[in-house]
Amino acid sequence: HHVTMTTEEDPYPSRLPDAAEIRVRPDPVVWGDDSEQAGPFSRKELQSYKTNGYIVVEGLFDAQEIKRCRETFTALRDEFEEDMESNKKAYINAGEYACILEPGSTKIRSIFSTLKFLSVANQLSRDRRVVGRVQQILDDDVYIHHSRVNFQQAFKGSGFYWHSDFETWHVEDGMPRPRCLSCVVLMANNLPQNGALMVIPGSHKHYIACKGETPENHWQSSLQDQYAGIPTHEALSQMAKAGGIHYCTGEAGSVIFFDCNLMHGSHSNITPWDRTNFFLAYNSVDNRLVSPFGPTEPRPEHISTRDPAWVQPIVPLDKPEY
Ligand code: 6CS
Ligand code: FE
Repeated sequence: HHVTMTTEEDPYPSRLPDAAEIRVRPDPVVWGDDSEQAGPFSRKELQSYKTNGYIVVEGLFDAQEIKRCRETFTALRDEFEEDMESNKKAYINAGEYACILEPGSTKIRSIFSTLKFLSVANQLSRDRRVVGRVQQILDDDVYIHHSRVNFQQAFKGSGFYWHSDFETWHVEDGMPRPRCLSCVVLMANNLPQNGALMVIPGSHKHYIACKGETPENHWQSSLQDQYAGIPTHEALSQMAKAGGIHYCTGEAGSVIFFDCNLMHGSHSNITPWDRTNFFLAYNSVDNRLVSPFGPTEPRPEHISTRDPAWVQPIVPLDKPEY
């Protein structure tokens, strides 16, 4: 069931040779008949998500659950970092896991695919408290497009420049529509000081087409520092003038739900406090990947899941054992 579209028909063109442009998003944010959508989110919460493009749910997980998960993630990170003192590459394979390092450092920035190998991560990805809310917004069964632990480590975390995830996922991965959202499960307290996610409320209603070609194997560097798929200063200024910039702060155990087309980023962490987050991108099963809409080869499995075994509908888990 491959969808073929010509450039003219694609409502989300990007990486254009000419000047960047701002388009109106033709697709919904809350899918289905949102006024009637029953589920864990109240009508008011759904309305807020629709208007702003994100919502933070405080205390979705308790301290004990989060402690277990965080300790598992940081133990894995510390184990990999020990083996890595001589490694100078941005991207490494550590056993089954793919890791991204901080630029010019042996500190780990992200670990991908943890839910394939770690029980706590796998259970978290299926937990009904998260998945039930995602299903309500997307009005469909969902699977995970990609997942990673993002370590914005004390003193060393370098942050992420402004971007829309959907822009990359459409162009580089072949995600047809923005029927996808990300959940960030806070594994540590996220403060303005230690690099809490910054978002531009309302920016998800616009599609910012970016200028410039995508280099081959862009993924090997873009996850460390992104150079293609970057909006212009003009576009960012216009979005921020209209919507402002909001820090998604919260205590460990809170969860940020944000639309895949929301403009977001984070600055560096020069504080003594780690900002550890588990990032999960959920996609509608009706919105599975086709061929990339840009000219480059599909990215690897750990970033853009195509494996039939992993694009099946997630069955929400009611009794996780963290
Ligand atoms: O590559 C990705 O899928 C995601 N990561 C980055 C740094 N930018 C685009 C997208 O959010
Ligand atoms: Fe992102």
